[in-house]
Amino acid sequence: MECRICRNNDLKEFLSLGKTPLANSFLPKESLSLKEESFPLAVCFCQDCKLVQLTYVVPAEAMFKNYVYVSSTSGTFRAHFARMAEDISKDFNLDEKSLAVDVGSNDGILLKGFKRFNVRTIGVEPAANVAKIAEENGVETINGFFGKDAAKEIVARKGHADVVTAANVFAHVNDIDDFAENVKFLLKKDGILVIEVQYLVDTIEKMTFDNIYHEHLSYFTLTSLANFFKRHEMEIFDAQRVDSHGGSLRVFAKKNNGSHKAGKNVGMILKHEQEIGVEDLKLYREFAGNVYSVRENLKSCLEGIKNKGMSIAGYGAPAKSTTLLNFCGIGRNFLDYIVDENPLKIGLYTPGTRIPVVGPDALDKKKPDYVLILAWNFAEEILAKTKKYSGKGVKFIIPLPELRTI
Ligand code: JHZ
Repeated sequence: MECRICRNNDLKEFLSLGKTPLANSFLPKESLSLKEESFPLAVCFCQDCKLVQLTYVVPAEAMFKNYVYVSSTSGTFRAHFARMAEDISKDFNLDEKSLAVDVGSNDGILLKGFKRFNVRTIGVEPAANVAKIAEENGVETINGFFGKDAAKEIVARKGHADVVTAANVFAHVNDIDDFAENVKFLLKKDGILVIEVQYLVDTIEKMTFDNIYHEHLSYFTLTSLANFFKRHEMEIFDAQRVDSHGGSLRVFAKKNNGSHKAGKNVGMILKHEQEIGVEDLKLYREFAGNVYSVRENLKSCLEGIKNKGMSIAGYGAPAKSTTLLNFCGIGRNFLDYIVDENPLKIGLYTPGTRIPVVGPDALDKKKPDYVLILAWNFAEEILAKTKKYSGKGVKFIIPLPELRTI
Protein backbone atom coordinates (compact mmCIF):
# COMPACT_ATOMS: atom_id res chain seq x y z
CA MET A 1 0.00 0.00 0.00
CA GLU A 2 1.05 3.59 -0.42
CA CYS A 3 0.69 6.70 1.71
CA ARG A 4 -2.58 8.57 1.24
CA ILE A 5 -0.77 11.92 1.14
CA CYS A 6 2.63 11.42 -0.50
CA ARG A 7 2.42 7.95 -2.14
CA ASN A 8 5.45 6.63 -0.26
CA ASN A 9 5.15 2.84 -0.21
CA ASP A 10 7.56 2.14 2.63
CA LEU A 11 5.08 2.53 5.50
CA LYS A 12 5.98 1.32 8.98
CA GLU A 13 3.27 -0.63 10.78
CA PHE A 14 3.53 -0.02 14.52
CA LEU A 15 0.30 -1.37 16.06
CA SER A 16 -2.15 -4.13 15.22
CA LEU A 17 -5.41 -4.44 17.14
CA GLY A 18 -6.28 -7.72 15.44
CA LYS A 19 -9.28 -8.26 13.21
CA THR A 20 -12.49 -6.51 14.22
CA PRO A 21 -15.94 -5.96 12.72
CA LEU A 22 -16.86 -2.47 11.49
CA ALA A 23 -17.35 -0.16 14.47
CA ASN A 24 -20.95 0.78 13.73
CA SER A 25 -22.12 -2.59 12.38
CA PHE A 26 -24.51 -3.22 15.28
CA LEU A 27 -26.46 -6.42 14.74
CA PRO A 28 -30.19 -7.08 14.81
CA LYS A 29 -31.28 -10.15 16.78
CA GLU A 30 -31.97 -12.19 13.63
CA SER A 31 -28.32 -11.85 12.52
CA LEU A 32 -26.87 -13.26 15.73
CA SER A 33 -26.70 -16.76 14.29
CA LEU A 34 -24.70 -15.56 11.28
CA LYS A 35 -20.94 -15.18 11.09
CA GLU A 36 -19.79 -11.57 11.26
CA GLU A 37 -17.32 -10.14 8.83
CA SER A 38 -14.17 -8.69 10.39
CA PHE A 39 -11.26 -6.78 8.91
CA PRO A 40 -7.62 -6.19 9.91
CA LEU A 41 -7.22 -3.15 12.14
CA ALA A 42 -3.64 -1.89 12.16
CA VAL A 43 -1.90 1.47 11.84
CA CYS A 44 1.29 2.53 10.12
CA PHE A 45 3.49 5.64 9.88
CA CYS A 46 4.83 7.40 6.81
CA GLN A 47 8.32 8.66 7.50
CA ASP A 48 8.14 11.08 4.55
CA CYS A 49 4.99 13.16 5.12
CA LYS A 50 4.42 11.94 8.74
CA LEU A 51 0.88 10.67 8.25
CA VAL A 52 -0.40 7.84 10.45
CA GLN A 53 -2.97 5.74 8.63
CA LEU A 54 -4.75 2.38 8.60
CA THR A 55 -3.09 -0.42 6.70
CA TYR A 56 -6.41 -1.75 5.41
CA VAL A 57 -9.19 0.37 3.90
CA VAL A 58 -12.80 -0.83 3.91
CA PRO A 59 -14.89 0.74 1.09
CA ALA A 60 -16.85 3.78 2.30
CA GLU A 61 -20.13 2.40 0.93
CA ALA A 62 -19.92 -0.49 3.41
CA MET A 63 -19.60 1.92 6.34
CA PHE A 64 -21.63 5.04 5.67
CA LYS A 65 -24.62 4.30 3.43
CA ASN A 66 -26.83 3.40 6.35
CA TYR A 67 -25.53 4.81 9.61
CA VAL A 68 -26.59 4.41 13.22
CA TYR A 69 -24.59 7.34 14.60
CA VAL A 70 -26.72 10.43 15.20
CA SER A 71 -24.58 13.35 16.44
CA SER A 72 -27.28 15.17 18.39
CA THR A 73 -27.76 12.29 20.88
CA SER A 74 -25.16 13.93 23.13
CA GLY A 75 -26.00 17.24 24.79
CA THR A 76 -22.29 18.08 25.08
CA PHE A 77 -22.01 17.78 21.30
CA ARG A 78 -25.09 19.90 20.64
CA ALA A 79 -23.47 22.66 22.71
CA HIS A 80 -20.07 22.13 21.07
CA PHE A 81 -21.38 22.53 17.52
CA ALA A 82 -23.71 25.42 18.37
CA ARG A 83 -20.66 27.22 19.76
CA MET A 84 -18.49 26.30 16.77
CA ALA A 85 -21.06 27.75 14.34
CA GLU A 86 -21.37 30.88 16.48
CA ASP A 87 -17.59 31.39 16.64
CA ILE A 88 -17.10 30.92 12.89
CA SER A 89 -20.08 33.17 12.04
CA LYS A 90 -18.78 35.96 14.26
CA ASP A 91 -15.06 35.64 13.51
CA PHE A 92 -15.58 35.59 9.74
CA ASN A 93 -18.51 38.05 9.63
CA LEU A 94 -20.95 35.64 8.03
CA ASP A 95 -24.44 36.94 7.29
CA GLU A 96 -27.57 36.15 5.26
CA LYS A 97 -25.57 36.46 2.01
CA SER A 98 -23.00 33.88 3.17
CA LEU A 99 -23.06 30.17 2.45
CA ALA A 100 -21.87 27.44 4.84
CA VAL A 101 -21.50 23.90 3.49
CA ASP A 102 -21.03 21.04 5.92
CA VAL A 103 -19.54 17.79 4.66
CA GLY A 104 -20.69 14.72 6.59
CA SER A 105 -23.45 16.87 8.02
CA ASN A 106 -25.15 13.99 9.86
CA ASP A 107 -28.45 15.19 11.39
CA GLY A 108 -27.63 18.86 10.72
CA ILE A 109 -26.13 19.46 14.18
CA LEU A 110 -23.62 22.10 12.98
CA LEU A 111 -25.68 23.72 10.22
CA LYS A 112 -28.52 24.38 12.66
CA GLY A 113 -26.06 26.63 14.50
CA PHE A 114 -25.23 28.60 11.33
CA LYS A 115 -28.92 29.02 10.60
CA ARG A 116 -29.30 30.81 13.94
CA PHE A 117 -26.99 33.46 12.46
CA ASN A 118 -29.09 33.59 9.26
CA VAL A 119 -26.27 32.06 7.24
CA ARG A 120 -27.50 30.07 4.22
CA THR A 121 -26.62 26.40 4.61
CA ILE A 122 -26.48 23.07 2.85
CA GLY A 123 -25.18 19.72 4.05
CA VAL A 124 -23.80 16.65 2.30
CA GLU A 125 -24.47 13.38 4.06
CA PRO A 126 -24.00 9.88 2.61
CA ALA A 127 -26.33 7.99 5.00
CA ALA A 128 -29.86 8.20 3.58
CA ASN A 129 -31.50 7.55 6.96
CA VAL A 130 -29.51 10.30 8.69
CA ALA A 131 -29.87 12.80 5.79
CA LYS A 132 -33.62 12.29 6.17
CA ILE A 133 -33.47 13.25 9.85
CA ALA A 134 -31.59 16.44 8.86
CA GLU A 135 -34.22 17.34 6.25
CA GLU A 136 -36.92 16.75 8.87
CA ASN A 137 -34.98 19.17 11.11
CA GLY A 138 -35.25 21.78 8.34
CA VAL A 139 -31.61 21.45 7.22
CA GLU A 140 -31.27 21.23 3.42
CA THR A 141 -29.13 18.19 2.72
CA ILE A 142 -27.75 16.43 -0.35
CA ASN A 143 -27.79 12.69 0.26
CA GLY A 144 -24.53 11.37 -1.13
CA PHE A 145 -20.77 11.35 -0.73
CA PHE A 146 -18.94 14.65 -1.15
CA GLY A 147 -17.28 14.62 -4.57
CA LYS A 148 -17.16 16.63 -7.77
CA ASP A 149 -20.86 16.02 -8.48
CA ALA A 150 -22.01 17.19 -5.04
CA ALA A 151 -19.72 20.26 -5.25
CA LYS A 152 -21.14 21.19 -8.67
CA GLU A 153 -24.69 20.68 -7.48
CA ILE A 154 -24.11 22.98 -4.51
CA VAL A 155 -22.65 25.71 -6.72
CA ALA A 156 -25.63 25.35 -9.07
CA ARG A 157 -28.16 25.49 -6.23
CA LYS A 158 -26.53 28.03 -3.93
CA GLY A 159 -23.36 29.54 -5.46
CA HIS A 160 -19.84 29.33 -4.04
CA ALA A 161 -19.23 28.87 -0.33
CA ASP A 162 -17.77 31.22 2.27
CA VAL A 163 -17.06 28.33 4.58
CA VAL A 164 -16.84 24.58 4.14
CA THR A 165 -16.83 22.62 7.39
CA ALA A 166 -15.84 18.99 7.85
CA ALA A 167 -16.14 17.92 11.49
CA ASN A 168 -15.22 14.31 12.26
CA VAL A 169 -15.21 13.38 8.61
CA PHE A 170 -11.85 14.26 7.05
CA ALA A 171 -10.21 11.24 8.71
CA HIS A 172 -12.89 9.09 7.06
CA VAL A 173 -12.01 10.12 3.49
CA ASN A 174 -9.80 7.87 1.40
CA ASP A 175 -9.16 10.16 -1.58
CA ILE A 176 -8.25 13.32 0.30
CA ASP A 177 -6.64 14.82 -2.82
CA ASP A 178 -10.01 14.75 -4.54
CA PHE A 179 -11.61 16.15 -1.38
CA ALA A 180 -9.22 19.13 -1.30
CA GLU A 181 -9.67 19.91 -5.00
CA ASN A 182 -13.47 19.80 -4.66
CA VAL A 183 -13.32 22.09 -1.63
CA LYS A 184 -11.16 24.55 -3.58
CA PHE A 185 -13.68 24.49 -6.42
CA LEU A 186 -16.54 25.07 -4.00
CA LEU A 187 -14.97 27.91 -2.02
CA LYS A 188 -15.08 31.58 -2.94
CA LYS A 189 -11.66 33.15 -3.50
CA ASP A 190 -11.47 34.15 0.14
CA GLY A 191 -13.48 31.23 1.50
CA ILE A 192 -12.23 28.99 4.28
CA LEU A 193 -12.20 25.31 5.09
CA VAL A 194 -12.64 24.36 8.76
CA ILE A 195 -11.77 20.80 9.65
CA GLU A 196 -12.17 19.10 13.00
CA VAL A 197 -10.31 15.81 13.41
CA GLN A 198 -9.36 13.67 16.35
CA TYR A 199 -5.87 14.79 17.25
CA LEU A 200 -3.22 12.10 17.19
CA VAL A 201 -1.19 13.89 19.85
CA ASP A 202 -4.15 13.56 22.26
CA THR A 203 -4.63 9.94 21.26
CA ILE A 204 -1.01 9.26 22.16
CA GLU A 205 -0.82 11.39 25.29
CA LYS A 206 -4.11 10.07 26.68
CA MET A 207 -3.73 6.52 25.36
CA THR A 208 -7.17 6.75 23.74
CA PHE A 209 -6.40 4.02 21.24
CA ASP A 210 -10.08 3.10 21.00
CA ASN A 211 -10.55 5.87 18.42
CA ILE A 212 -8.68 3.60 16.02
CA TYR A 213 -11.34 1.85 13.95
CA HIS A 214 -12.06 1.26 10.27
CA GLU A 215 -14.01 4.49 9.75
CA HIS A 216 -10.89 6.48 10.66
CA LEU A 217 -8.48 6.00 7.80
CA SER A 218 -6.06 8.78 8.85
CA TYR A 219 -4.75 9.96 12.25
CA PHE A 220 -3.62 13.53 11.84
CA THR A 221 -1.15 15.83 13.44
CA LEU A 222 -0.85 19.46 12.39
CA THR A 223 2.48 18.48 10.84
CA SER A 224 0.87 15.94 8.49
CA LEU A 225 -2.07 18.24 7.74
CA ALA A 226 0.23 21.14 6.88
CA ASN A 227 2.23 18.85 4.57
CA PHE A 228 -1.01 17.79 2.93
CA PHE A 229 -2.48 21.25 2.31
CA LYS A 230 0.79 22.58 0.92
CA ARG A 231 0.48 20.01 -1.87
CA HIS A 232 -2.89 21.54 -2.77
CA GLU A 233 -1.78 25.17 -2.73
CA MET A 234 -3.69 25.73 0.47
CA GLU A 235 -2.40 27.03 3.77
CA ILE A 236 -3.43 26.41 7.36
CA PHE A 237 -3.74 29.86 8.90
CA ASP A 238 -5.11 28.90 12.31
CA ALA A 239 -5.41 25.81 14.50
CA GLN A 240 -6.98 25.18 17.88
CA ARG A 241 -6.99 22.22 20.22
CA VAL A 242 -10.58 21.43 21.21
CA ASP A 243 -12.11 18.93 23.65
CA SER A 244 -14.26 16.66 21.51
CA HIS A 245 -13.59 12.94 21.38
CA GLY A 246 -10.91 13.19 24.03
CA GLY A 247 -9.01 15.86 22.11
CA SER A 248 -9.40 17.12 18.57
CA LEU A 249 -7.75 19.66 16.34
CA ARG A 250 -9.74 22.39 14.62
CA VAL A 251 -7.86 23.60 11.58
CA PHE A 252 -8.61 26.64 9.41
CA ALA A 253 -7.30 26.50 5.84
CA LYS A 254 -7.49 28.95 2.93
CA LYS A 255 -6.42 29.01 -0.68
CA ASN A 256 -2.87 30.32 -0.99
CA ASN A 257 -4.12 33.58 -2.45
CA GLY A 258 -6.77 34.07 0.27
CA SER A 259 -6.35 37.10 2.51
CA HIS A 260 -6.67 35.60 6.03
CA LYS A 261 -3.61 36.33 8.13
CA ALA A 262 -1.83 33.48 9.90
CA GLY A 263 -2.07 33.59 13.70
CA LYS A 264 0.59 32.35 16.10
CA ASN A 265 -1.23 29.11 17.03
CA VAL A 266 -0.02 27.19 14.01
CA GLY A 267 3.65 27.79 14.78
CA MET A 268 3.14 26.98 18.48
CA ILE A 269 1.38 23.68 17.83
CA LEU A 270 3.90 22.65 15.18
CA LYS A 271 6.72 23.41 17.62
CA HIS A 272 5.08 21.31 20.34
CA GLU A 273 4.68 18.43 17.87
CA GLN A 274 8.36 18.64 16.96
CA GLU A 275 9.31 18.57 20.65
CA ILE A 276 7.30 15.44 21.41
CA GLY A 277 8.67 13.70 18.32
CA VAL A 278 5.70 13.28 15.96
CA GLU A 279 8.18 12.96 13.08
CA ASP A 280 9.83 9.95 14.69
CA LEU A 281 8.61 6.35 14.50
CA LYS A 282 9.85 5.89 18.09
CA LEU A 283 6.87 7.85 19.47
CA TYR A 284 4.40 5.54 17.76
CA ARG A 285 6.22 2.37 18.81
CA GLU A 286 6.16 3.51 22.45
CA PHE A 287 2.44 4.28 22.20
CA ALA A 288 1.80 0.81 20.76
CA GLY A 289 3.67 -0.80 23.66
CA ASN A 290 1.53 1.06 26.20
CA VAL A 291 -1.75 -0.04 24.58
CA TYR A 292 -1.24 -3.54 26.02
CA SER A 293 -0.88 -2.27 29.59
CA VAL A 294 -4.11 -0.28 29.23
CA ARG A 295 -5.82 -3.51 28.21
CA GLU A 296 -4.32 -5.47 31.13
CA ASN A 297 -5.33 -2.83 33.69
CA LEU A 298 -8.90 -2.58 32.45
CA LYS A 299 -9.31 -6.34 32.29
CA SER A 300 -7.98 -6.93 35.78
CA CYS A 301 -10.29 -4.21 37.13
CA LEU A 302 -13.32 -5.90 35.55
CA GLU A 303 -12.17 -9.39 36.55
CA GLY A 304 -11.80 -8.24 40.15
CA ILE A 305 -15.44 -7.12 40.13
CA LYS A 306 -16.73 -10.31 38.50
CA ASN A 307 -14.70 -12.46 40.91
CA LYS A 308 -16.63 -10.85 43.74
CA GLY A 309 -19.86 -11.95 42.04
CA MET A 310 -20.90 -8.43 41.14
CA SER A 311 -22.54 -7.26 37.92
CA ILE A 312 -21.43 -4.68 35.36
CA ALA A 313 -23.36 -2.79 32.67
CA GLY A 314 -21.99 -0.41 30.02
CA TYR A 315 -23.07 3.17 29.31
CA GLY A 316 -22.84 4.41 25.73
CA ALA A 317 -22.31 2.20 22.68
CA PRO A 318 -20.04 4.50 20.66
CA ALA A 319 -18.11 3.34 17.62
CA LYS A 320 -14.96 3.44 19.72
CA SER A 321 -16.36 0.83 22.11
CA THR A 322 -16.20 -1.72 19.28
CA THR A 323 -12.42 -1.37 19.35
CA LEU A 324 -12.15 -1.32 23.13
CA LEU A 325 -14.46 -4.30 23.72
CA ASN A 326 -13.10 -6.49 20.93
CA PHE A 327 -9.44 -5.75 21.59
CA CYS A 328 -9.84 -6.30 25.34
CA GLY A 329 -12.07 -9.36 25.00
CA ILE A 330 -14.92 -7.76 26.95
CA GLY A 331 -18.22 -9.36 25.99
CA ARG A 332 -21.20 -10.85 27.80
CA ASN A 333 -18.65 -12.45 30.13
CA PHE A 334 -18.30 -8.99 31.71
CA LEU A 335 -21.16 -6.73 30.60
CA ASP A 336 -24.81 -7.78 30.95
CA TYR A 337 -26.02 -4.97 28.69
CA ILE A 338 -25.09 -1.52 27.40
CA VAL A 339 -27.33 1.51 27.75
CA ASP A 340 -27.49 3.98 24.85
CA GLU A 341 -30.04 6.70 24.21
CA ASN A 342 -29.81 6.62 20.43
CA PRO A 343 -33.04 4.93 19.28
CA LEU A 344 -31.23 3.61 16.17
CA LYS A 345 -28.93 1.51 18.38
CA ILE A 346 -31.44 0.33 21.00
CA GLY A 347 -32.52 -3.29 20.39
CA LEU A 348 -29.32 -4.13 18.48
CA TYR A 349 -26.21 -6.03 19.62
CA THR A 350 -22.62 -4.75 19.70
CA PRO A 351 -20.39 -5.77 16.75
CA GLY A 352 -18.23 -8.78 17.56
CA THR A 353 -19.03 -8.89 21.27
CA ARG A 354 -22.83 -9.17 20.86
CA ILE A 355 -23.84 -7.35 24.01
CA PRO A 356 -27.47 -6.13 23.92
CA VAL A 357 -27.90 -2.35 23.56
CA VAL A 358 -30.86 -1.18 25.60
CA GLY A 359 -32.56 2.05 26.63
CA PRO A 360 -31.70 3.83 29.91
CA ASP A 361 -34.65 2.31 31.81
CA ALA A 362 -32.64 -0.96 31.97
CA LEU A 363 -30.66 0.57 34.84
CA ASP A 364 -33.88 0.60 36.90
CA LYS A 365 -35.07 -2.83 35.81
CA LYS A 366 -31.75 -4.59 36.40
CA LYS A 367 -29.60 -2.36 38.57
CA PRO A 368 -25.92 -3.27 38.12
CA ASP A 369 -23.23 -2.95 40.79
CA TYR A 370 -20.91 -1.18 38.35
CA VAL A 371 -21.33 0.81 35.14
CA LEU A 372 -18.47 0.99 32.64
CA ILE A 373 -18.73 4.31 30.79
CA LEU A 374 -17.78 3.37 27.24
CA ALA A 375 -18.60 6.87 25.94
CA TRP A 376 -15.88 8.10 28.32
CA ASN A 377 -15.54 11.34 26.32
CA PHE A 378 -18.95 12.28 27.72
CA ALA A 379 -18.28 10.97 31.24
CA GLU A 380 -19.37 14.23 32.90
CA GLU A 381 -22.67 14.37 31.05
CA ILE A 382 -23.36 10.69 31.77
CA LEU A 383 -22.40 10.94 35.45
CA ALA A 384 -24.69 13.94 35.82
CA LYS A 385 -27.69 12.14 34.33
CA THR A 386 -27.12 8.94 36.33
CA LYS A 387 -26.68 10.60 39.73
CA LYS A 388 -29.64 8.78 41.21
CA TYR A 389 -27.83 5.44 40.70
CA SER A 390 -24.60 6.55 42.31
CA GLY A 391 -26.85 7.65 45.21
CA LYS A 392 -28.00 4.01 45.39
CA GLY A 393 -24.45 2.66 45.54
CA VAL A 394 -23.79 1.98 41.86
CA LYS A 395 -20.12 2.62 41.02
CA PHE A 396 -18.96 4.07 37.70
CA ILE A 397 -15.77 3.05 35.90
CA ILE A 398 -14.22 5.45 33.42
CA PRO A 399 -11.76 3.42 31.30
CA LEU A 400 -9.90 6.25 29.53
CA PRO A 401 -7.87 8.51 29.51
CA GLU A 402 -7.10 7.15 33.01
CA LEU A 403 -8.83 4.17 34.54
CA ARG A 404 -10.90 5.56 37.43
CA THR A 405 -13.75 4.26 39.57
CA ILE A 406 -16.16 6.74 41.12
P1 JHZ B 1 -19.55 9.38 20.43
C1 JHZ B 1 -18.53 8.87 16.23
O1 JHZ B 1 -17.83 8.02 17.10
C2 JHZ B 1 -18.60 8.21 14.88
P2 JHZ B 1 -18.44 7.51 18.45
C3 JHZ B 1 -17.81 8.88 13.85
N1 JHZ B 1 -17.35 7.95 12.87
C4 JHZ B 1 -16.62 9.54 14.32
O2 JHZ B 1 -15.70 9.71 13.59
C5 JHZ B 1 -16.53 9.96 15.70
O3 JHZ B 1 -17.85 10.08 16.21
C6 JHZ B 1 -15.70 11.17 15.80
C7 JHZ B 1 -24.33 7.69 23.47
N2 JHZ B 1 -24.70 8.60 24.56
O4 JHZ B 1 -20.17 10.69 20.10
C8 JHZ B 1 -24.59 8.25 22.10
C9 JHZ B 1 -25.83 8.33 25.29
O5 JHZ B 1 -26.54 7.34 25.05
O6 JHZ B 1 -18.53 9.37 21.48
C10 JHZ B 1 -23.56 7.55 21.25
O7 JHZ B 1 -24.03 6.26 20.86
N3 JHZ B 1 -26.16 9.18 26.30
C11 JHZ B 1 -18.63 9.95 13.20
O8 JHZ B 1 -19.61 6.65 18.14
C12 JHZ B 1 -22.39 7.36 22.21
O9 JHZ B 1 -22.94 7.42 23.52
C13 JHZ B 1 -25.43 10.28 26.61
O10 JHZ B 1 -25.76 11.01 27.55
O11 JHZ B 1 -17.32 6.90 19.21
C14 JHZ B 1 -21.36 8.45 22.05
O12 JHZ B 1 -20.72 8.33 20.82
C15 JHZ B 1 -24.26 10.53 25.84
C16 JHZ B 1 -23.43 11.74 26.15
C17 JHZ B 1 -23.92 9.67 24.83
O13 JHZ B 1 -18.94 8.89 19.09
